[in-house]
Amino acid sequence: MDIKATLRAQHIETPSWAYGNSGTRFKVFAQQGVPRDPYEKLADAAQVHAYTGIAPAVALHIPWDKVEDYAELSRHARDLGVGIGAINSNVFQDEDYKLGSVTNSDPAVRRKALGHLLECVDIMDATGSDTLKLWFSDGTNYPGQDDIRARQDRLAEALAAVYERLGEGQRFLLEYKLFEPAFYTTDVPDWGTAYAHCVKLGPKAQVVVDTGHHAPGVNIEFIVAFLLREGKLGGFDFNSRFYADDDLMVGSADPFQLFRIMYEVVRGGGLDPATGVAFMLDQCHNIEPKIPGQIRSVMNVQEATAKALLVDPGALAAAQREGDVLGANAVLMDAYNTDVRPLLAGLREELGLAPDPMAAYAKSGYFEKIAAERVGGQQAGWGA
Ligand code: RM4
Ligand code: MN
Repeated sequence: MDIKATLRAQHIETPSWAYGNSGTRFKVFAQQGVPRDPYEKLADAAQVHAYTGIAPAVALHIPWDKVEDYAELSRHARDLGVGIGAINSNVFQDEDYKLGSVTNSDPAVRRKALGHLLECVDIMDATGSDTLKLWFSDGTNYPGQDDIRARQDRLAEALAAVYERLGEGQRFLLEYKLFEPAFYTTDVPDWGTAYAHCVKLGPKAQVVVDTGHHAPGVNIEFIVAFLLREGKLGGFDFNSRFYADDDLMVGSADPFQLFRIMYEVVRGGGLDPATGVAFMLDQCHNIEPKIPGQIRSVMNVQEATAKALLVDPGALAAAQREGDVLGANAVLMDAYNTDVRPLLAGLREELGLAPDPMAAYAKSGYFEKIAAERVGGQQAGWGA
């Protein structure tokens, strides 16, 4: 395998919301130079691509990125050298969704939620995006609060309606999350639930693995291996967690886990663009600067990918065949312990980029420019 060619072909999608202000439920900390609208978010995302060379797509979140003319937004992205990635729906920030969106017992609320999801497919048509990402905050807080089975029926009905609306070459990714904001039941709590709904619908429905959405200790790489084997791994929402859905920078809390995940991606052929596995970031930079936070994150995924590509498949297979437990483990650890930074610096130079994206961005003066220019107006934020 040509490792460098594979690394050059890998694309990591950054989320528009990473460039806006964010925080916890206690406090959103404003930063200087933060975008006021989706156009400025795309400009910041284009910087991440300019310095890494592998982040050419930007995910949108609706309604956070609502604009009058989506075709124009898409053109603006193209002019900046990036494109529109996944469209993320949002049925979790409206008064009506207090007791759920598509699973709500009130048919009027369900209709409203479905209307939003279908509008997101319209936005895919207008922007040329091929992926809809569905995350539902739906669930209950108290035993008996609602009928768990009926909520699955309502979920299935909404998913079928969205599936039906998808055009040629479009798909949806169903995201699961074990808890939060609901604490007793969650309607899509795990990969098995998401998988079962997707299998029932067909090939245009796949599962997205948000690395922060699991209980501590869950073996995420097993889930990845399984879904990829079944053709149901639609992609990742990458981030890191120490405790829950922390949304910290991918590869910061546990780079070894990220390596193990990327090894299963490599093993399952998921780096082949034809498999459609989308490598997306779903992060917020609450206390660190945002554009450098995204650059660092893209580099972390790339480093883990490079290490995974260095695993010697022949040596590993031989050790596994012979039942050589320690030998097999050593093959993996040798790859993980390799310093791939010189390899990646060389790769960037071949692409005409600076070998150190963090230093090159810091030197560029872009931050000073946006800090001076972006005064007044309403800074973008996710509204906590
Ligand atoms: C959710 C989920 C979604 C993301 C929102 C912002 O927890 O991870 O993917 O769109 O957060
Ligand atoms: Mn996510």
